[in-house]
Amino acid sequence: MAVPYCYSQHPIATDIYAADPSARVFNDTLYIYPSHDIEGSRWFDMRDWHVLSTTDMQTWTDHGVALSLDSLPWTRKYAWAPDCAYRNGKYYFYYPVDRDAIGVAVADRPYGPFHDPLGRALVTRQTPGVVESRSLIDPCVFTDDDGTAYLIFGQNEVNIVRLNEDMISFSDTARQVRGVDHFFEAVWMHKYHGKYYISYSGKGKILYGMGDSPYGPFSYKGVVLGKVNSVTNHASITEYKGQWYLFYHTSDKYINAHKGGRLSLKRYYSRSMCVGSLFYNTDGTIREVVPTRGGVPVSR
Ligand code: FUB
Repeated sequence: MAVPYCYSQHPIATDIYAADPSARVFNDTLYIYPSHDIEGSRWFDMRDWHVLSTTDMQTWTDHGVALSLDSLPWTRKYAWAPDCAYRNGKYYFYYPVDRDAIGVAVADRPYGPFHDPLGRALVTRQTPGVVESRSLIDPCVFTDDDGTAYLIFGQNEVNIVRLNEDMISFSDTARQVRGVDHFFEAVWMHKYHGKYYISYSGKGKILYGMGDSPYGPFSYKGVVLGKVNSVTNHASITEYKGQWYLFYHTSDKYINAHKGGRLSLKRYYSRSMCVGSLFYNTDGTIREVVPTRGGVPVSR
């Protein structure tokens, strides 16, 4: 008898425009930490962050605003791509602001509300070792099997710093990750069968490399996802209930909702999140994900 299945909701969020999805699994629930795009905007002038969750990859709950620039008096603008990590009963939310700094906020629950324990940035251009040729953005937190957490970030250069146990400080000096060919932005790190994978936006696509340490050197392996119609390309790779997924964004929702949307530059700033199933070859390399209009199959 055929196994009954249906498809996940696509795009993932129907009530808001959202991009840069960082997917994390906490306590058997999959959470997405995205940027919250403002519909019809002409720039990336986002002001807050929502958190979404699912337990079946089909239905999604939008938990609403988890953190807003309004509660961060030390900064002014650009609530861009965040990420989240868990440690000792608390959730740590890392976010870029002003294209110039990365902050951290803490909550008792994965969907917030998050509060700022520092009253200032965690990382700036003045942080020892940080190399930035452009914007200080796109934090990703990678937690290794031994519990060591690394904050990885940057545009044009990949910076990495080992976080202290408290997750809101570091004693380490930032270093540059080696061997990240064609890197532009949107860095993500995960581990599979003992190998480290670094994926990122480069040449308008999501590219990746494999290595034996979070610091690299990585060896370039190819394309995870081709170009998308939102111009910016930003993705995360996560395993959930035995299946690997690629979370990314497109402008499909805006284009479908607006006559002429395909030609409008506003589509760059009204993005929506998508998911595709991700598969590995036997040598550990990743098969390129082909976007579907209908999401991923979900058994019921
Ligand atoms: O969402 C704003 C910026 O667009 C992100 O920081 C980049 O990765 C790109 O997706």
